[in-house]
Amino acid sequence: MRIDEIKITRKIISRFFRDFDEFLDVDVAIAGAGPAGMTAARYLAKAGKKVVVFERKLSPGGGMWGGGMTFPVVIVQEESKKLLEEIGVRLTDEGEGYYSADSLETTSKLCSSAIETGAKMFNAISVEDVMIRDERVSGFVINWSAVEIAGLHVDPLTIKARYCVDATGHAAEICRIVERKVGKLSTPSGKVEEERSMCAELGEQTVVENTKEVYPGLIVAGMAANAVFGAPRMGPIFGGMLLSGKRAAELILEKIG
Ligand code: 48F
Repeated sequence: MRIDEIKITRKIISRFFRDFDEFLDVDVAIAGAGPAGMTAARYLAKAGKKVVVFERKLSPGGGMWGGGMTFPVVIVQEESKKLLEEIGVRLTDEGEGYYSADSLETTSKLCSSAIETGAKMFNAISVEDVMIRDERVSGFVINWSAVEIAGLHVDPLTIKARYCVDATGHAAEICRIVERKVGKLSTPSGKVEEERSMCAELGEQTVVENTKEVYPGLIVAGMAANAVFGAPRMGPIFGGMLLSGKRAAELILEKIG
């Protein structure tokens, strides 16, 4: 076979636009491919929903690659270990209900299992705003991260979704946009309450409880949920992130069937 550079270019372009076109109007759009976003994507795709994830960085995975302080190890607790076993992550029993896993294996398996299950992940794309219809978040406004980083003045494009998920981690970017430009969040003050200092036990518990519809059409999951509802961070124990992603998927499935 003779290799032709122009054919390679044409095939990349046509494959990308076929994929992009297919995911412009979806059941669920997720901002952020950290452990919470990727877990939500996998469970939603498993239930047959059309799911798209937009990740600002080149690599999905968020804060999971670095384990604790770059030691590439993550810890999960008894309650969440099943979620990693389901995708073939090898766990080591460290005693007293704690399990360790290689953070690189865990992150890459969360990513590949979400994609294999049918979720579509677009990297290097940032969500910069939401679309509002009938006082409901109805989609994301997206742009190339390279445009954002370069500070170029380029108008974005828009995708439509029955439900959107803010899984942007500590920054809770989508909820902040809604607070600033759209209206009150379902928090006590109507605003982002801001994350509290480390308390792993409380943080792990509240992150699942705080996984909620924070504005009509918008679910908040993962660390963003604790930032929005004023709950603590928890550091490199990741069970709560996985359970929060699963909870977000369950909430959406309850609503859209
Ligand atoms: O930060 P991240 O891993 O969020 P998470 O899933 O997990 C939190 C933990 O990693 C850790 C922790 C728990 O132990 O405290 O921090 O809640 O992943 C969030 C992803 O969202 C991307 C960001 O690059 C990261 O990969 N992201 C953030 N803002 C945007 C975005 C945006 N506006 N558009 C697209 N992606």
